[in-house]
Amino acid sequence: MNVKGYEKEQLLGFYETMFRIRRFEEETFEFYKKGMMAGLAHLYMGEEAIATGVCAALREDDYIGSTHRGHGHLVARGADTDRMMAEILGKETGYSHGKGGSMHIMAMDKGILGANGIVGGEIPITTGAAYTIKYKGTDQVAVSFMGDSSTNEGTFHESINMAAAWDLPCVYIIENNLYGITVDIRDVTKTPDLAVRALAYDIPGVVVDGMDPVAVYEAAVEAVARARRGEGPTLIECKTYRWQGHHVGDPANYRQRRSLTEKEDWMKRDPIPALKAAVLEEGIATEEEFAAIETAVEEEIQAAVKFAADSPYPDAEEAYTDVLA
Ligand SMILES: Cc1ncc(C[n+]2csc(CCOP(=O)(O)OP(=O)(O)O)c2C)c(N)n1
Ligand SMILES: [Mg+2]
Repeated sequence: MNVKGYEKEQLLGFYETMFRIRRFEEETFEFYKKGMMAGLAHLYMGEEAIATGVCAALREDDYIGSTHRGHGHLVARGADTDRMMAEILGKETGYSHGKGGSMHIMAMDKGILGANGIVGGEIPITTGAAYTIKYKGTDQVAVSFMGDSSTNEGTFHESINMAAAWDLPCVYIIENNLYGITVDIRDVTKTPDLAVRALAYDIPGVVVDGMDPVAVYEAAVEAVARARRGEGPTLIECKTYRWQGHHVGDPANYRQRRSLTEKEDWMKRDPIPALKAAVLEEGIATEEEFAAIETAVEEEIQAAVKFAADSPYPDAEEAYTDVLA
């Protein structure tokens, strides 16, 4: 991880965001284990560097489209962790008054166009936002996060073809964690790199180490600048790994098929301690500065857990509000 030439504030900001996502999700997992949460959650643990690096390259008025694995995207966009936690527990104080839950978590005030339970569903939505931006003539950018398996969906190809043809200000981020539920992407896709599909649409396709927030940030900055200049979309593939199963209830034994230590090997590349080590090595910040961030985030997350647990459930009548009829 090359942190040379970066300001301390920026690197500590990356660290804080990744640490906040990790702690948020560890507590989400606890909710599940304690039976406090209805349904399941798809955890982002291990993939934090991607949302962190990409969202650091965005402006407040930009848009993002998210997936079923959306907690990290929202936290990286600066969404309120109290309201997110409350949403996950189905509480009235949540972002969608508890109607969205983990999988449909969103924060309109942060330019989030929604998390999607439909694989590949966010890609045309975000592309539509990019079309609106172009139509209105502003210089905003729309970013679509997606999993590796959405790249075999029609929505992926139809959206990128349109964005390329019309030079839409969109950035497509593939979070290639090697699996779509139990399906190994290497069994169902010929090309080792998914970013090569950009060639078919004559747009830049970039492969980046998704365990390195600085590398992701650099790739995102370039793609976002290109989109803002009106030069069209970029496809960025981030190589990563999800530490947990597909969702909190999945033991994920299928991942031992190729190597018994696949998970452990990836976990050794944890981006959080890796960034800290690189920053300390360069003498850019001190252990104390990292400890202060960890303490502050820990307090914030504990407060969010308490806020969510103490919040009321919505009234039964609210089942009929905010619904399209
Ligand atoms: C259109 C559609 N097909 C299938 C599913 C069932 N499904 C839910 S998540 C998922 C896999 C998603 O894998 P990927 O896109 O790689 O994202 P990841 O979970 O790895 O982050 C599938 C097939 C769905 N929700 N929507
Ligand atoms: Mg995947």
